[in-house]
Amino acid sequence: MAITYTHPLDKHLRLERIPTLYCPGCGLGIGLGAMLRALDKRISEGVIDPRKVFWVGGIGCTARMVFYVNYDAAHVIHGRSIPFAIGAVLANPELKAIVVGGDGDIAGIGGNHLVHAARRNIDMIVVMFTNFVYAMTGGQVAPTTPRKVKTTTTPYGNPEYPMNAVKLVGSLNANYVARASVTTPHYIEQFFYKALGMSGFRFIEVVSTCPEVYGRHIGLRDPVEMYNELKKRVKYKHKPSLEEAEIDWEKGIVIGEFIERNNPSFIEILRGGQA
Ligand SMILES: Cc1ncc(C[n+]2csc(CCOP(=O)(O)OP(=O)(O)O)c2C)c(N)n1
Ligand code: SF4
Repeated sequence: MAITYTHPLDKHLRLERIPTLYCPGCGLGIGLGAMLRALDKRISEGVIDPRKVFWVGGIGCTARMVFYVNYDAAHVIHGRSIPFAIGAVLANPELKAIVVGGDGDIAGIGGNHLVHAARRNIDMIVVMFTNFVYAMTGGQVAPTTPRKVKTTTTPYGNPEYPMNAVKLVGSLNANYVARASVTTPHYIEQFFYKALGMSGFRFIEVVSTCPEVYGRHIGLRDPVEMYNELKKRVKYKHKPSLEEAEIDWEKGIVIGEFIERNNPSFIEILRGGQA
């Protein structure tokens, strides 16, 4: 039966897989919508060939996005989306690889790959949705979980200091490092649009709301309440330094474009000439 398109983004989605498995009030749909609007613009400008777009996701609620997009996509093992994408772009450098994953998938289990792909400036965009826990499996502590928060695996409060992925990736050789929030979808769209027009390693952290799991941990089970609490904490800065990349529930969450470089990408170096 022919599918009738009723929404401008429908053509980017596998409609037969909708509705998604996301909980009501989850922030992930806002993020995906913003990314697809940016992709739509780049395709209509002729900058991106949709046949070359390739999405890769590991495991988790965020990574599940690759099930819903109407593009070539791979759903791979937990934490291994970046190496999978590296293999794909080295085999076919024409591919525009888009990796999506949660903070557990990308910065925890896949943290080693994140570091070295950024160091090597490998051609791909990584969009990491930070919801401060391993959400899909019920809210275990993640590398991004704030100190003292009680999670499934830290019932007495998280004793660890969290990772600041923007500072980490920004200290390496990535061409682009930005942070946005689901409370600022226009910045997700703007930053992803920018990244789609660049080469090398591009990293965007999107701070997201998970009312179902993280919200329960911090007493913000209501999606609107959680969204509004995050919104209060997010501060946009124009081209902030890495030192300013605060991500702290008490002190605030700084969003913006931290790094923008035009260094030769890994593939450009391999193709010769650019040292
Ligand atoms: C190798 C491996 N370890 C653990 C799991 C179990 N697992 C599945 S999803 C998940 C959590 C994913 O959390 P995150 O990447 O932060 O994504 P979110 O669900 O929060 O979007 C875990 C631990 C797995 N599938 N494979
Ligand atoms: S568990 Fe959290 S991140 Fe996963 S779909 Fe539900 S609200 Fe979204």
